[in-house]
Amino acid sequence: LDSPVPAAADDPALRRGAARVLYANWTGASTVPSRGLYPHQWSWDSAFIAIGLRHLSVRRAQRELETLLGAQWADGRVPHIVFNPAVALDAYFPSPDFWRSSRDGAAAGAPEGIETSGIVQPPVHALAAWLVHLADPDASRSRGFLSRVYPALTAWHEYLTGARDLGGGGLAAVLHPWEPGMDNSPCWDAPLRRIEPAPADSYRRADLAHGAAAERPTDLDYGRYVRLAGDYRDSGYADAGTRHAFAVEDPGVNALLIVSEHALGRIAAETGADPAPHEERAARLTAALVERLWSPDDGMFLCRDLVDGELITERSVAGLLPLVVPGLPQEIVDALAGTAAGPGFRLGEIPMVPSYDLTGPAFDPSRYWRGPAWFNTGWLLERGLRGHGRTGAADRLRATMLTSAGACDFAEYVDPFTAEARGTRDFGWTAALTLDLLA
Ligand code: 9YW
Repeated sequence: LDSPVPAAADDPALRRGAARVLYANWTGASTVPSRGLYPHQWSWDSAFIAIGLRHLSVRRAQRELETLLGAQWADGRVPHIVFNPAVALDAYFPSPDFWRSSRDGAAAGAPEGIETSGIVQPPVHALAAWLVHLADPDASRSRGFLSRVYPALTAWHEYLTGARDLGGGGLAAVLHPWEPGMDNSPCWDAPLRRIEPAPADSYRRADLAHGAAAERPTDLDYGRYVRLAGDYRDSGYADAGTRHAFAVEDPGVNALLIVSEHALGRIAAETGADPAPHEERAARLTAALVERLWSPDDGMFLCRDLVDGELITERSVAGLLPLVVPGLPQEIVDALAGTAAGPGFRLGEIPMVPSYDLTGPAFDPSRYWRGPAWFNTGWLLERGLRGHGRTGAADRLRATMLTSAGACDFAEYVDPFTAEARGTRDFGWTAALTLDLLA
């Protein structure tokens, strides 16, 4: 697996195609994931998009992140969606009149005059800010970019490690399947079985107008998503003092938090602040991640269900994402790389790394986060492999991702065996991360 393979040759047509998607999805202050399916600003999408945009326009990449952080709540949370008021209410569900952030989120410090969702997504933002800075440090310094985003990013991480440490073991918990960004992952099947779905006639899905039903979550999933989001809203988006029917510690979310905490350390040092508290927090999070979520028998990380306290046995790509964490014990890095290359994920054998174990009972090559391969998780694994010196495996993954991205018209996700397009096309982070891999 580690034998060197030639890196994919530069491909000007691929570069132009990816740039075209990012230009087309730019709205003036941020980038939509998809013009049809996702016509607002999404949190972790924007972080990945900024990482690609920095190769086209550093100024735009900075703006992308600053627009998102401009919608941060006073309690530190960065909302998973920032709504564009110019877009029709029925273009996306749940719409601003479902979340009612400026009203029902007031106690949690939701901003006035801007509507957002009330849940969060994985914290890729400090990593993105650091990478945007590195693209042109002089331009970054002349605008004081890092000094302006540092307080917001710090408050964001304090929210996740404070209010969201619901398990009390030092990790951030997610309260909704939308929060880890992998909506219908089989990891949520068991915890979601406890949730009474909202009545089907109480809402109308907008996603099916833009995506094939067989490639999307089911109506039963949606009923449960709506119930959980509505209950959280009705509690005033309170984290403490409420019994959460769904609460999970996810290894992907926490791995990204650790990487971003290391990035915050770099940002602190660059802006004249003390990096030590960030490095210390990254080390504490890494220890907690290993202690609470590592499964030696599986050779990967699992999710922990905080309602019954047990590890969830389903194996999703989120359990491999800690490969991006620097300073993991070497035996864990070796085990993760072995699991990635094994029968469950077949890294290096099939074009793309699936979102869920190929041999798992719930595997479906077409349905969203139940098997298809996504470019953001591929990009993270590529980065993790490279960071741990597994250059051959990283080069091979990079090459197949680039070939796949062009052939699928920058699809949202692809069949992991054939790299055939699934979901929507001209998808923001697919284009952005393609540009980053080409750079
Ligand atoms: C939703 C926008 C988002 C992504 C998520 C993906 C999906 C559905 O689309 O979420 O309505 O938030 O699962 O990762 O950020 O691209």
